[in-house]
Amino acid sequence: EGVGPQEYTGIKMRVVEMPAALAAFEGKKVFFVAATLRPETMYGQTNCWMHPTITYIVWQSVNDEIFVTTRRAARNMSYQDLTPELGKVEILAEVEGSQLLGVKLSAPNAVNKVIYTLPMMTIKEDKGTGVVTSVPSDAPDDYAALKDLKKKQAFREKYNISDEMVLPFDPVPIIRCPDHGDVIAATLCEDMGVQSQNDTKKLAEAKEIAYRQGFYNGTMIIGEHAGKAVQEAKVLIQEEMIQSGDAIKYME
Ligand code: A2H
Repeated sequence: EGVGPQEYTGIKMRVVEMPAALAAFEGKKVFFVAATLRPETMYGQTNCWMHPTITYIVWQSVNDEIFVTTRRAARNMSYQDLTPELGKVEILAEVEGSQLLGVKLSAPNAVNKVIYTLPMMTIKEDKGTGVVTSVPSDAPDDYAALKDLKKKQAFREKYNISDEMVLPFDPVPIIRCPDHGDVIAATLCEDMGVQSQNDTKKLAEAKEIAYRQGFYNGTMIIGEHAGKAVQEAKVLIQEEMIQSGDAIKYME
């Protein structure tokens, strides 16, 4: 960071059932837009992370679509051809993350037909869109946070998350790594004894290995690009998702 612009893929996750906080948008195309560095992993999405105390905005994007992101991301996107008027964000609503939990979404490329928004306490407000897609097979942070929710019923209850939004979702094997099997993040977290999403030091180590091994040595084992190297598949899948309208490019 601080080394120049970062390019993310913004994954458009469509709201399937409007929660109370978004009732005004019934019948509209509303998307939670997650910023990721790993668009080739979207097959393995099990949920979408939101921070309970971050304020999100609901804003008018192009093509009659409505996006949900942080204000900061919307402002940046308004200079990237994602608003009707350059540099102008039309805010339709302002909603706290806690009101956007347990929302049913349809996520592009995901093996799971529907997924839910769940709370993650380590989301940073000043990075990406404040919306994070969860791929516990390949991202140690996601694995640890999902495991926390599965283990702690009180944590689920606190945020009105019902069991069926969490318990049925397990890491999906999507990428094969020579020395770490088909769900590298899950394997690393278990082997290293990561205790929770706040186990910062071990998670940083696991992340470093998962990223290096998955990205540079991994092979896709799912989807149209099964058999290809991850590095090669990444660009192809990003391009396909943008072409099909399932994703956008986002720089910051
Ligand atoms: B990645 P960088 Cl499978 N707060 O997407 C915390 N984390 C955030 C975030 C925020 N505001 N916005 C994005 N992220 C996460 C997939 C993935 C990611 C995989 C493996 C590794 C990985 C699924 N989650 O990231 O600091 C998002 O998680 C490893 C770093 O800009 C995003 O990509 O480098 C990544 O962090 C961006 O982190």
